[in-house]
Amino acid sequence: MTVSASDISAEQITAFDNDGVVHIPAAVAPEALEPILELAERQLAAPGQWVSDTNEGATVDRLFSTRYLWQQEPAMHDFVFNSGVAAIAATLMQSSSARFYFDHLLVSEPGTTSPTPWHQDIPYWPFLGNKICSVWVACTAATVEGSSLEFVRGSHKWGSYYAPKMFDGQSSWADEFVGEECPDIEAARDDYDIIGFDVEAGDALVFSSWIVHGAPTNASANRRVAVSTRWLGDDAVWHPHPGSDPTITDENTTATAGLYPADDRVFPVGYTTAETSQL
Ligand SMILES: O=C(O)CCC(=O)C(=O)O
Repeated sequence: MTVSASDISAEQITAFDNDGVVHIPAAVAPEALEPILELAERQLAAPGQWVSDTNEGATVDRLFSTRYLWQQEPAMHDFVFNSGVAAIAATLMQSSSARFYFDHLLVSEPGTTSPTPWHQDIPYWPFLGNKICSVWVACTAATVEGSSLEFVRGSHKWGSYYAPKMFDGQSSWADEFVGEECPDIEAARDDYDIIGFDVEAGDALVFSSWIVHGAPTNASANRRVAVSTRWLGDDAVWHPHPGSDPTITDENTTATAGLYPADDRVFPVGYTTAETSQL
């Protein structure tokens, strides 16, 4: 069984709004995870174009991610549009619709010594808007010790917009960003209200694109696999800027700066209610 929009409670919507993140247990059916785990195996062996990898070819101590697979990989396409994650995103954002931005497949091998650095998502992306979120689905069970995610509760309301940096520590397009660095959360953990979530396979962590979050090293003996899908709500506007992800630029979309990205080909609608006015 999968969680649908009507299963999301008012308390979960309030928690998402107040904290910037909410844990939805058993959000995705186990059958939807199998093809993603197989895809992860294939990608680890032969990654696509948009890869980040701290230790190519290794089976331990490797933080690996790959993105934008939905157009080439039927397994990812099916997960994005048929697992129910779009409805969950729209419902929690209190948005009449959710357009899809991109998929992000993330693997932390046992003994991975590289954390996912503390960061906000929104500065990486060519969008602005409050109703933009990720649905991070655990494809394997994970504890925080085993590299599940941590969040600074309420940081989505700080009004900050911190410089992006690459998960593998390499220099990249993100270096062109002009702005403030994310504070060193790790060095001053007690100064922040940090919440982490132990998850079972199929659980979702749904979080605002403005919240500061990261994942610790993987001190467990297990591979941690997750897929994060990125969703644009009703108030999203196209905002390409120096240091934003170059995968989709003005050349690839009909979206206009400052306006809602009603580009069905590049940012397809994953979920909509009957009365939506923007689509
Ligand atoms: O899974 C991870 O290690 C990081 C995930 C993340 O930062 C995200 O989905 O925005």
